Amino acid sequence: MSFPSSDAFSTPFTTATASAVLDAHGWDERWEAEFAPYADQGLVPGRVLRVDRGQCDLITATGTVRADTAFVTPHDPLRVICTGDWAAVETSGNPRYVKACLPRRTAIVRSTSSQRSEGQILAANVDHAVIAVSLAVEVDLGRIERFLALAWESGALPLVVLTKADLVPDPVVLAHLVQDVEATAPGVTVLTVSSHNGEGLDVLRAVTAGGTTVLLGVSGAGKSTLANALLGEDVMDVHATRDVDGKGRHTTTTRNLLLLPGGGVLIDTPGLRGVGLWDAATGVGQVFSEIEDHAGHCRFQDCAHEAEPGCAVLAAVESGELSERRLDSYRKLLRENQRIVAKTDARLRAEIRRDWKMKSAEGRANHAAKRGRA
Ligand SMILES: Nc1nc2c(ncn2[C@@H]2O[C@H](COP(=O)(O)OP(=O)(O)OP(=O)(O)O)[C@@H](O)[C@H]2O)c(=O)[nH]1
Ligand SMILES: [Mg+2]
Ligand SMILES: [Zn+2]
Repeated sequence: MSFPSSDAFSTPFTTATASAVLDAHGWDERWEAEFAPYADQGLVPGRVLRVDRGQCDLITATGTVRADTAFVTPHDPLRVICTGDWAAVETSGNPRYVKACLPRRTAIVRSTSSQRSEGQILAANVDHAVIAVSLAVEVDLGRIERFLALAWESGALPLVVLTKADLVPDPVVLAHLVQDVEATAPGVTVLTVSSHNGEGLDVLRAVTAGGTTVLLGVSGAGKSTLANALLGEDVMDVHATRDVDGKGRHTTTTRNLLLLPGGGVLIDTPGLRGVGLWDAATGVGQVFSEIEDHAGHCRFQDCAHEAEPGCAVLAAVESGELSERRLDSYRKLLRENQRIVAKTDARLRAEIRRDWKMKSAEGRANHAAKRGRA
């Protein structure tokens, strides 16, 4: 990886270019308002580009700086500083310290293992969550549903991007694959792209041009190749994977926030081996929205859709409208989620939700209001 390691505070700058740098990275009036108390303390705002063993790189108005994260690495893993966070940095000392993190608007959280209830933040303040799925291997619909649940739950808008489309030259086969994925992802845009021949990149560029986009997916899905294609230069390392099972070695090891040339910010992440859900009941409901719609027509309000009379979900399976695979998958993810929720401290969950759920609701309202005015 090649990142500039400039010592930004030695270079002169103008206020106009300074604010342009922050703006390009997603700084807005709401962040500025939240930051006001820290500004009063003489701290400067910065967005976390990557976190690395007790330190992190941040982009500030004057460029990239490295700072110690000792103050923002609490016991609770969900509060640990992560890529995409906006932070308050003390730039005067040596070493420099990140003193605080601003409350997150959205956060991608997974549980680190299905056995424990520990959550892990993958990226913060994300607007679009791209789920990268390789067409070089058999498409695993269950895994897409799992990633989608995680994405919906985060407050970001999910998007499925089928990568390596150049490896499926038959348009009929490709159309079928897209159809299958679309049926698995109601309300979600499904794109096909090829970083090798450029197919579909324009559409993705248009999506990523606004706000922050995170690339999620298993190792070898082609995330970093896609990042490089969008960046127009090879910033991220890419290595051949064993495409048969997608389990090649993990090439990307840290989460990196990158500025796109056409506007927007991209976060490339290391491939995930397991995608455990962490308190994602809402997300699961959104992934399987058509099942929840059917459930609204069941005779009994507390229908478990097992064998109850007048069950509209089972009727939909019977008529072929709903696949058994999908119903099974829904049940499995709900059960898994319930297991995790049962193990997690309810107060902690409520607290964490309050942090970003409110913010994302506010953000959406503002966004809608702005669009309404335009
Ligand atoms: N044919 C084809 N191969 C691709 C394409 N995009 C990526 N690849 C190949 O897929 C392999 C893995 O690509 P990466 O971009 O490193 O995958 P990744 O998702 O970043 O993997 P991790 O960093 O391990 O999570 C490399 O051999 C790439 O050359 C594509 O559009 N077409
Ligand atoms: Mg990678
Ligand atoms: Zn039912």
